[in-house]
Amino acid sequence: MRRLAVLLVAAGLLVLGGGAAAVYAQSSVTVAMREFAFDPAALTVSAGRDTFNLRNIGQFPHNVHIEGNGVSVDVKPDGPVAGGDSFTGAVTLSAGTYDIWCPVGNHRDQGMVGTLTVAAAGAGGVAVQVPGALPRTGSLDDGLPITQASVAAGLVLIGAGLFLRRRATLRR
Ligand SMILES: [Cu+2]
Repeated sequence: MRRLAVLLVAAGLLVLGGGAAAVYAQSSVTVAMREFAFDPAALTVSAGRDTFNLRNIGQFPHNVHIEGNGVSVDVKPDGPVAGGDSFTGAVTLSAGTYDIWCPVGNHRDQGMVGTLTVAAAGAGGVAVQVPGALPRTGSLDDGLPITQASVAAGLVLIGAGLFLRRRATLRR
């Protein structure tokens, strides 16, 4: 009985770890830039060092400027990304809501604007958050239920393990 309890807790932690890793992976986001829009225009990452993959699929140079909560920075600090080029850069961000726009010419006025939501790590040390925009391979938010289910499954397994262990202890 005791061995089963330990096994359940271990399995729970493993599942939980998988869920947390999936959440952590969402701290990287891909943004397509073109005349004159970001796709997606609403980005979500988690607090910390976040990787931005900028893909300029347009012809004009573009960039992503991040503004808010004391931050004012271009993702590519030394100038815009040329048409057809890509750039990957990291920015350290704390939780909050930020405005993003293209700092080139009047692109901001022409519609190259968006929002960036930086979600805090959840209480209890497990980062559970709702990504609004992931690098997309399918439809939006496809990956989310899996992450939440995995975290929930992990918690259930741990709960069952602890319960069994307590019962085993009481029986002695
Ligand atoms: Cu632009």
